[in-house]
Amino acid sequence: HWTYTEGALDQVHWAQEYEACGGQKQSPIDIQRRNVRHNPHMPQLQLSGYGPQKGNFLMTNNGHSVQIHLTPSMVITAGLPDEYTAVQMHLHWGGWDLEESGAEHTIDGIRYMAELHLVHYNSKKYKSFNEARDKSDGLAVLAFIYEDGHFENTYYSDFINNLAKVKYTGQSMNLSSLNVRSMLPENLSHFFRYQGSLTTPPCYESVLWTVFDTPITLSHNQIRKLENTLMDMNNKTLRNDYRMAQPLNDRVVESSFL
Ligand code: 5L3
Ligand code: ZN
Repeated sequence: HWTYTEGALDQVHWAQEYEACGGQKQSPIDIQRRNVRHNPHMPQLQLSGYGPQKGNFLMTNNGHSVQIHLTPSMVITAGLPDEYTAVQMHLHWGGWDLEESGAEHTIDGIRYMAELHLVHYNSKKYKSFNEARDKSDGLAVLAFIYEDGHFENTYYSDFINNLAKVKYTGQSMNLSSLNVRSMLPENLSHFFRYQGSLTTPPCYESVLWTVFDTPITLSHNQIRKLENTLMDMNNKTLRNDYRMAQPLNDRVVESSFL
């Protein structure tokens, strides 16, 4: 099964097993501010159903990340070519013995501490994530970067304090409430947009990426818990689960702001 080679060395071996991983529109990328094209007409995203929710939100250690299953009531209702329904959210982070940071998208070469992905499928055109996941207009992922702040982000306390309950690959637990909107930055108006892929095998080139410029802050301790709690399928600390930046090739990154 695929792994992140220790230290996220470039995963060239993925392409030997998963053809799409060697494609021309791969993710993540390094976003170079001087080369993005400002699109003054870029519509703002409208998120519906991301506020406080009661219910059972399955949190799982899938061996590559920790993911939380999201409900079909969470929909991006405007700002993208079609309507997209949430499927899951997960994170990518770094680790201690290497360069500590572990975000996937870098900005002007800067790798932030970690990165959140909210995975959606095009529910206007497809009936399910599985049907959509290998279609060029199938998926939309909202990506947020984390930086090390001085205060505990209380909106993350429940999530981070429960990581120990899914320490081992395959373990799951239910979060009884979730307020995704509170886990995101207030300001969602400054973002980058480009066409790319899943950042892990099978690397399908099916993702319309929205990478927000405004970081989310977590406390140092919260980041340390994220980096040191989970175990991967080889019972080693699950960390550095980020892919290196991929060639932009002939793609242009757009921005919603100057
Ligand atoms: C795969 O995810 C994980 C939503 C979904 O079906 C499946 C699987 O359920 C989940 O446990 C296993 O690695 O991911 S996936 O291949 O569909 N998945 C989607 C989200 C790859 C990782 C991630 O892509 S990303 O570009 O957002 N990082
Ligand atoms: Zn991801």
